[in-house]
Amino acid sequence: MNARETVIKIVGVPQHTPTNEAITTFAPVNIALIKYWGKRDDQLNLPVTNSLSIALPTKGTTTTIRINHTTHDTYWLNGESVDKNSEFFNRLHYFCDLFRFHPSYHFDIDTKNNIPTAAGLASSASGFAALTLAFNQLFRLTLEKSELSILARLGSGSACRSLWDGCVEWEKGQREDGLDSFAHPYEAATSFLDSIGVGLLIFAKEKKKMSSRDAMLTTVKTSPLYSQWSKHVEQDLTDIKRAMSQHDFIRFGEIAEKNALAMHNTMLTSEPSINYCNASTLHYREKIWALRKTKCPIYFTQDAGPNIKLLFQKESLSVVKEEFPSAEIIFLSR
Ligand code: 2P0
Repeated sequence: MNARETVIKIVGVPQHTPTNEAITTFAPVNIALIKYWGKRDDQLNLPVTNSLSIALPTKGTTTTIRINHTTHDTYWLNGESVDKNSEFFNRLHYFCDLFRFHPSYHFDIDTKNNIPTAAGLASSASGFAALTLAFNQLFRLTLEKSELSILARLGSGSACRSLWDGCVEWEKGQREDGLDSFAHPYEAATSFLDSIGVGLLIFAKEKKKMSSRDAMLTTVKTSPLYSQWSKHVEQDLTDIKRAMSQHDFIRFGEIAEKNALAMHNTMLTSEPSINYCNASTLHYREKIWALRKTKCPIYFTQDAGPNIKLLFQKESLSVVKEEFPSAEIIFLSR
């Protein structure tokens, strides 16, 4: 099955004419505690493993869509027209084509992120999730969240997790058509996460050197450590869920941090080697490890970029503020 067939399977052949009104939607950024890294199907963004994330309540993408009556789509990102020759334009166009239920339908899409775009802070996840919600309303599809999750996945794998607040698990699924590969909330984590803060240490805002898409492909094909990765993830998922249910922050932090480091080590051993770290990444990692010995339990996670996300308990807030004055702090309780 290809992506277009997936959409038809879920949406049917829509009789729905789009509304002429502008639709505005919001989807949160999600940060993976147990990472998605590697696909079993590159077209449908089907993952090799499950993954588990937390949503940042105030950070994400706001998207406005309306039908236009010209012959082409227009895309705006953070107030600027998206360059027609960019990879981002192509990805948006590909995704919009999936919802072009009639060739005369063209879309004006205005998308705004309140996080740096493409700096390893998962703006593509909140972006494609917000756009999926927008198409759902534009065509009055009234789909279930699980169906929206499948559709968002076609834009970007991790987007399937950006449709909920709180902790979310993406089931890898078994089926070749991917209809069992979607996310759902992991409610058991809610009371634990109420006491957790995330500190965004954003020291690099430039676009990353290699897209996650290409980096995942290279890692799966060439890293000698990749065969260990899926076993590692399975164990980490079990362990982090247990840690959260036992309100064991130290174990929780250890597992999340080790999972991120294992992902980076796996890609470092690819051919060619993939390195998303810079000197500041290494500096902050060392600083966090030193603080753990001397002050309080602080851990980190890191995605496909150099920036670091601190994980800490509310009672460590004053230390975090003092030691990382530039960190943007977000608590997970609403
Ligand atoms: C994650 N990342 O679980 C992992 C951890 C980055 C590091 O999902 O090719 O933009 O669109 O499916 O979702 C980033 O990859 O990749 C990502 P595609 P995506 O959050």
